Amino acid sequence: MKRRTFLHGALAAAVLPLAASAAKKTMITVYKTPTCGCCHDWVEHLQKNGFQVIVNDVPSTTPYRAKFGVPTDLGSCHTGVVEGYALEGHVPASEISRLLAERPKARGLAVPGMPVGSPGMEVEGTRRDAFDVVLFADDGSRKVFQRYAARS
Ligand SMILES: [Cu+2]
Repeated sequence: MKRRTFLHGALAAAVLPLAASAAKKTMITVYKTPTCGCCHDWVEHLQKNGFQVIVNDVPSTTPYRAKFGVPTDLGSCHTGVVEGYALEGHVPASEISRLLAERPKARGLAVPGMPVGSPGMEVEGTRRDAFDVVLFADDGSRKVFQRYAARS
């Protein structure tokens, strides 16, 4: 009995630190079409920045945009959810971290379209287009959460 308790304790000591570090990661659920290359690159960008990502390959992201309250004109190639906020398109990981730190009263963040040079949309040898990260709310209000300038 004593020996068994000891083993159990040793096992817990070995497993717990792993479990604790996994639990610390913020989880983002992503809906994308299976053939979307830039969606995959965005997922990698999130993972590199410490997020845990659950990827769902779906035939169309349109129903998910509707489900999570993303206005059609803010649409992009993939839709995600993080702690109740919607994420549409190539939103930089740093803006997601800021969103979760500030927790504004909003539906989510969007980078409409697919701006060249946004995370996951990098094209080697090509300049970055200017783009806005838009904070949008259920009442239809929107504001620029962060502006990214063009870069050569
Ligand atoms: Cu894309």
